[in-house]
Amino acid sequence: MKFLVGEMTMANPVRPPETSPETKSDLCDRFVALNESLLRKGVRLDELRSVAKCLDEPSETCGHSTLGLWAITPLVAVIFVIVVSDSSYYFDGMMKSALSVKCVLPNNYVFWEATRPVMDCRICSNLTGIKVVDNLTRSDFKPFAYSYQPILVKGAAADWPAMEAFDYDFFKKLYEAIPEAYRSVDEDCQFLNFKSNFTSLQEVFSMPADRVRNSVDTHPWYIGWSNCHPEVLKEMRKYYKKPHFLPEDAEHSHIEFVFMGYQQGAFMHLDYISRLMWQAQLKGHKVWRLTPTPECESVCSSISFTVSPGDILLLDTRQWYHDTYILDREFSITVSSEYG
Ligand SMILES: O=C(O)CCC(=O)C(=O)O
Ligand SMILES: [Fe+2]
Repeated sequence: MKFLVGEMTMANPVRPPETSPETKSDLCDRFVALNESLLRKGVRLDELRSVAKCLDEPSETCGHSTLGLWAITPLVAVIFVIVVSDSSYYFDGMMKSALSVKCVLPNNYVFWEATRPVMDCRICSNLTGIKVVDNLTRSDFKPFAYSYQPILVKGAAADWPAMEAFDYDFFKKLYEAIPEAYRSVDEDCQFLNFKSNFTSLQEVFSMPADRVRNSVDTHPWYIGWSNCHPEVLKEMRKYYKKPHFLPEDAEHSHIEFVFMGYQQGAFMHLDYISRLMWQAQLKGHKVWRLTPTPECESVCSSISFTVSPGDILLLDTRQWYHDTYILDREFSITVSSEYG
C-alpha cells in the first residue's frame, strides 16, 4: 500500500469524508488549496520545510519568512488536529482497496511532516551518489538486497521483450481490448496525473495523435497508473519477469505500475508504502533527484542520477523525497513494483 505525498493529483484525491460541520471541510479545502497554490506559484519544497520547521521551533529568522505563512499558523494548528483525527479514514480506505494500491493524500505537507515515521539517516549518511553495479546474479546481489541504499543495476532488463513491445499503443490496445480494464483503474487501481491535465487513463488513451508524440505546440504529458486487473497483468507479464536478482524469498506486490510520458516527470514527493521499489527503465533516459528528509539533512545530501533503457533502479521511496524528469524530448516508459 502506498501513500504518495507532496502534491495532490487532481484525478484521484483521497479526502476525509464530509462527516461534520461545514467549517471543518471548508478549513481543509482552504488549507489544501493554499498548499497547492504555493507549490504552483513556484514555492519550493525546502521553503515549505523551513516554514514547517518554524512552526515547531519559532526563532528570529523564521519571523522573516518570505512566504508570510506565519499568518496561517493558527489555521495550521486547527487543520492538524482535524486531519489527524480523520487519519483513520485513509487507512480504512486503503484496507478496503486492493492491496498495494498507491494512495494519494491531499497536498498537506505539514500533516505529513508531522505524522510520518522518522527516517533512519544511516541509509543516506555519507552517500554522495547512487551505487551502480553491472547486471548481477541473485547471490551477488544478496549483500545489497536490504541495504536500503539506492542501487542502479545496469542492463538488468535489457533482454526483456517489454523493452521493444511496451509503448503508448501497446497499453492503449490492451486497455481497449479488455472489458472492465479502464474501470479497474478508476475504481480499484490508481491513476496519477502528476502535472498533466488528464483525469483518467481513458482520457490519456484518447488524446490527439500529435500530443501522443509530444509534437511541437502540444503540451507535454507524464502519467502513471497501477495495473491490478488480472487479465491486464497476465498479458503484461508475458513481456517481463520480476528482476532476476531479487531474493528468492522476497515478498512482492501483486500489482505493477507503469509510468510514461515526456519531459515533466513526477513532482517531488515521498511514498508511504510497505516495501522497497524496483523500477525497470524500458525506453528513454530518466533523471531522478533524491532529497533527504529534514531530520537527515545534517548528515545526508541530495543526489541525482540518470537511468538508461535496460537499467533497473532499486530505491526506498519512503526514505527519500524524489522527483523525476525525462531528458530532451524522449518518450520514457517504465514498469515498477515493490519487494521486501
Ligand atoms: O517514475 C517516475 O517518474 C516516478 C515514480 C515514483 O515516484 C515511484 O515509483 O515512487
Ligand atoms: Fe514515488
